[in-house]
Amino acid sequence: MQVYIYHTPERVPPDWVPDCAIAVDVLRATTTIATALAAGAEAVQVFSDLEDLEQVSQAWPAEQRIRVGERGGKKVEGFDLGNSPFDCTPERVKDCRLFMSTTNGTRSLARIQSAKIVLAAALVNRAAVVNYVHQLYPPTVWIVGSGWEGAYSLEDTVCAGAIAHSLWMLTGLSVAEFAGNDETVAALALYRHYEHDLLSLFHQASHGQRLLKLGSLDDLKYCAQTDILDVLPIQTEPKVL
Ligand code: 3SL
Repeated sequence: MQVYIYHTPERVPPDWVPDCAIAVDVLRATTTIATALAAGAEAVQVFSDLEDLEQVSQAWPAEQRIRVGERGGKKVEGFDLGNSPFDCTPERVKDCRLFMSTTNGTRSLARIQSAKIVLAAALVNRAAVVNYVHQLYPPTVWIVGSGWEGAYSLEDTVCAGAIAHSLWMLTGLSVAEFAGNDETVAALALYRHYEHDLLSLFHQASHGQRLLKLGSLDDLKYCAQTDILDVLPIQTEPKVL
């Protein structure tokens, strides 16, 4: 197995479809997806475009649909929820489909939709994703960070490093055999440096600071927890997890 980490969806090779691709947007889209599914949501359907979301969700029974819209860290006006995992309680989301569009995370899921296996991962469900991928043992795995509007993000790289690290430990391979690109080696090193204080890295990250200014400290604390949800967000049809 070889793992390739890409910092943003824009950096993914255009002419290559991997066996397995994992989207990461630890602050906060993939954390929210994992939380919603763990709370009993029927599925999460992702959209890059808000108008597409409104049109497609219209066909769904009103009492079973929840429209999640975030831009710039804030809830989109007229939507049911913003992108906080705390909104995804069983009382609110059980048996409902979430129709979701966020600034970056849903774009990276859309970008990898043609991989044979598509997963969404965050720190909260890292072990579930890693155990699944290890059992499957695909020859090629991509871990794709969402970044911020095309730019690198520290928090997605550390989360990609956390996933790669626990997968690497299970394989028994050398780093040279395991890492498909230099980004993987760098993400492993970043994770090893911060593994006991992921929250402090979130505080330093520019998107972490953006969320703190919006009053979302509790979201940062929640998203920094590792292996608390045994849930595997896996694509069942294009852009539906
Ligand atoms: O960029 C995204 O997809 C979001 O996760 C950003 S936020 O954390 O909801 O602000």
